[in-house]
Amino acid sequence: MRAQSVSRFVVLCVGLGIACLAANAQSPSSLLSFSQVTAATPLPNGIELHDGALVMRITALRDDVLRIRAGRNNALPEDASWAVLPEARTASVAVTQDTGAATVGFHTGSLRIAMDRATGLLTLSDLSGKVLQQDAEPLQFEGDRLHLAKTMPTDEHYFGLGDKTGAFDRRGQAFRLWNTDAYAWQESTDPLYKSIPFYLSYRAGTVLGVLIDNTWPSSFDFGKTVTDTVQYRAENGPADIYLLYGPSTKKVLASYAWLTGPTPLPPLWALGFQQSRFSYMSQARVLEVAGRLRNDKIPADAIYTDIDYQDRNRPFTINTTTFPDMSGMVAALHAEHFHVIAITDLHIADQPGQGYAPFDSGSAGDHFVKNPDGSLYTGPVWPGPSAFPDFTRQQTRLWWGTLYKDFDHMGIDGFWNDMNEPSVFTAHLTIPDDVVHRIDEPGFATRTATHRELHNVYGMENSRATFDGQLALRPDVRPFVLTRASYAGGQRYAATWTGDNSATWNHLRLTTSMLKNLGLSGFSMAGADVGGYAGTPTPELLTKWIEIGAFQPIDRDHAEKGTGDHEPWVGGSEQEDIRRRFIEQRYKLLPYLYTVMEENTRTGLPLLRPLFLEFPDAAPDHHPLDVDLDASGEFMVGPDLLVAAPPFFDKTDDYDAKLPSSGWYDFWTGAHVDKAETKASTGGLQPEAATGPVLSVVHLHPELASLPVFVRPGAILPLAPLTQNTSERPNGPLTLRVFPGPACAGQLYQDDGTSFAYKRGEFLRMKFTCDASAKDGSLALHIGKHEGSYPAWWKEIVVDVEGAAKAPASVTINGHAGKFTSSDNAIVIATPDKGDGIEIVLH
Ligand code: MIG
Repeated sequence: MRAQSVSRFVVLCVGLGIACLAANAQSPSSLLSFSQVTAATPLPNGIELHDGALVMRITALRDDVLRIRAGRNNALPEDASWAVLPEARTASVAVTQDTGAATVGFHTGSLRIAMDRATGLLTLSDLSGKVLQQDAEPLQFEGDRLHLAKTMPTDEHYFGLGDKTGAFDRRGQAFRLWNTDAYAWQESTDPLYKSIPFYLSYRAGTVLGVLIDNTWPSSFDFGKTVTDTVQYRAENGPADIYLLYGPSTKKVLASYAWLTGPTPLPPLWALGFQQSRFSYMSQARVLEVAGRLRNDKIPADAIYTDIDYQDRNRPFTINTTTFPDMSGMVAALHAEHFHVIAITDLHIADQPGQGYAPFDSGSAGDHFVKNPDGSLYTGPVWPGPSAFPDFTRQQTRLWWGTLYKDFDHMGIDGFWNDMNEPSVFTAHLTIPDDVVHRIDEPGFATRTATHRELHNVYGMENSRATFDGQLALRPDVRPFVLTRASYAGGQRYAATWTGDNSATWNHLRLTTSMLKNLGLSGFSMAGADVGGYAGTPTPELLTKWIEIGAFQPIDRDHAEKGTGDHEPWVGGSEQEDIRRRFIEQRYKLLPYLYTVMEENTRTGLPLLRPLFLEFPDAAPDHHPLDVDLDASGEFMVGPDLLVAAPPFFDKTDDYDAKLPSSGWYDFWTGAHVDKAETKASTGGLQPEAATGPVLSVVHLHPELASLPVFVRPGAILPLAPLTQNTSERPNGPLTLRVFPGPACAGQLYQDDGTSFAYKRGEFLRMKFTCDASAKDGSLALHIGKHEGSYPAWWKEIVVDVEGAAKAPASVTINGHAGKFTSSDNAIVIATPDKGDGIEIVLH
C-alpha cells in the first residue's frame, strides 16, 4: 500500500474537470495503490490478495468469467448489483492456485490471472500465455475515488459503452458516464443519455469483455489523455469488475447476456414500422396519420402519442379537449391493426390535493425522492414543478406499475419512458447531487443514497418499473417499453433509441456506429429517430433514412415539435414510392428478423451487427473490418445480410465497399456478386478482383432509390408474403431464398407474436440446410420438420435457389420428380409443406 504525492495525482487529473477538483481536496495520504502483495489467501474459486489494509478478491464465476472486487480498510464493497443477475454474480467454479516467487494468482480451464508480488500489477492471459489485459498501473484509491489503468497494445480496438457517439472504435477517445438529456447532440457530444460501463477490447480477433459495475460518475479514457493507456476513473463506489473472455466476440456477448440478462423476446409488432412525432396534437390527427399509412399502403404497426396528449403535460392524464375519446381512438387504431404507444414521463406534477392521483398516491406512499432536509424535492420539467419517484425502491416500482391501470384498460399497447436521465429544466440539467434516494431492495443493504450515486441507474429502474408494471397488469402479454436513459443490464426491461439526433446526412451516418455499439452493449432492440429529430430532412435525406431504417432493429420515424412533417409520404409520390418499397421489404423479411431476435434472447447476439462479429478473420491481420473507412457505412443484419451503405451519404461519388470473404449475392437480384453484370438496383455493381483470399471489394454507385444489400453465401432466408401489419396473417407461401455456399443453413422461428404461449411450446421452429458438395453437382436442400405446436400460416413453400448458372436437369421432392421453373438467376420450386420435413434435390 503506497501513499503517493498529490503532485502526481494532479497530472493524472488533467482533463477530468469537476470531479478532479474534488479529488484534489483529498489529503495526499489518502492516495492508496495496491502496489505489492503483503498477503495472499487461496479460495476454492479464486484468491484474496492484500496490500496492507487494501484487499482484492478475484474469483472465477466460470472458467471464462472472472470478477475482481477491491476495497480499503480490509473491506470488500457490498456484493450487490443493479446490472448483474444474482445467479451469475454468485456463480463459482474451482480454480487452481499458481504460487510463484514473483507472482501469485490462479488459473481456470481457460484463463490465468497473476499479480506481480512486487508491483501489484495484474496480468490476465489465456492458458497459452496470450495476454488479454495488463495493468499499466496498480489499482488505486484516492479517498473515495477509484482509478484503473491498463496497457493499450497498438493493435487493440475498443467497442461498446452503448450509443456514445464519435468514431465506432473507442480508441483515442474519452467518455464520461453521466446520463444526460443531450438535446440536439452532435458527433462529439458527451456524455449522452445512457451509461453502460461495458466495453470489448479486441485484438487480432481475440476479445475480452470488461464490465465495471459502478453507477457513480465515472469515465473511460482509451488512450486520449495518456497515450497507450486505458484509464477508468470513478469518483466513488465499488471496484467491481467482470472480465469476460471470448476469444470470439460472440462468446463474450453470450457471456454478457448471461451476466446481465438477455433481451426478452419483443412483441413481433415492435419490429414493424413505427410512426411518431412530437406531437400529434389531437386524436383526429393521430387517426388521420394512421389512416393515411393504411390508405397509401405503407405497412406500419405502431403509432405514438407524445406529451401533448396529456393534460398540461402531466403524466398519466389526458387532454380531453384534443383527445376527447382516448379509448375510442385506441379502439379505432386497433381495428386498423395499429398498436398504440403512449409516452409516460416520470416527472410527477407537484399538484397536491387537486385530484392528480399520481402525485397524491405517490406522496401518500412516500414514493418520491427528498431534499437532504427531508422535504419533498421538486424540479421543473414539462408539467412545471415535479416530484421524482424513488425507483431504487421495490415498493416504489410496484406503485409506479399500478399507475398504468387506466391506460391498460384503454388498451394502450406500449409505453415510452422519456426524460429519465432524469432531465430537469435547470442549469444542472438533472436532480441536484445531494437529493436523497433510498435503496430498499432485495439483495441490497437498505440505506439512503445520494442522487449522485444513483443518477446513472435511475432511468433503467424507471423502465424496469414500467416493464414489471405491464407484466403485472397483463401477465400473458409481452411488454413493450422504450427508454431513453439506461445502465448496463437495461436491455432486460426496454428497447431504446439514440435520443435527439438531427436531420442531417451526418446523423444518418452516425446511426450505424451507434447502433453497432449499442448491440455490443446488450441493447439489440435499438433505433435512431428515422428522418432525424431536430430539423426538417430534405425529401432525399428522409428517403435514404427510411431505406436504412428498414434494416435497423427499431424502425421509428420521429420528429421534433416545430419541424416539417416527415411521414413517409412527405415530399411527393416519387419519394413515397421508394420509401414504401423499403418498408415493404422489411415486412417481407420479418420472418428472418424475428428469427434473429429470438436467437438474440438465447445468445445475446444483436440483430444489427458489426462485420467483425461474423467475420473476425476477414482482414489478413485480423483487425475488425468495420474500423476501416471504406467499410464504415456497412453493417450486418443478423448473420446473413450485409447493408453496404456508403461511408458518407452526402458524397455522390462511387465507392468501394468491402465484403468479408467471397461469394456474396446481391440481395435484390439474387445474382452472384462475382458474376453480376451492371445492375441498376444496386447501382452498378462491378466486382473487382478480391484483394486477398478473404476479402471482396465491390464498386458501387450511390443512388437515391437503391441501397446495396448483400447476402452471405450459404444463407437460407425465410420470407413472408407482404402484409400491411404484423397482425395480418400472411396470405400465401413461405418463401425460402437459398443462396448456395459453404455451411449453407437457415432457420425460422414463429409464434403468436404477442403472448408467452411460446414458453409453453406454442412456437414453430424450422431448420434448413443446403449442400452443393456432391460430386455429381447436385444441390440437396433439406427443409426440417416443424418443431413446436404453433401452426404455420402457409400450406406451401416456395424455394427460390439463387445464383444458379443453369437450370437443373431435373428436380426431386422427397424422391419424386418435381416441377420447377427457372429464370435469370433463380430456380423456383413449389412444394406443399405438411410439417414433416422435405428433401429437395436439384440434379
Ligand atoms: O424535452 O416528449 O427525446 O423524442 O419527442 C423534450 C417530447 C422531450 C425528448 C425526446 C423526444 C420527445 C420529446 N422529449
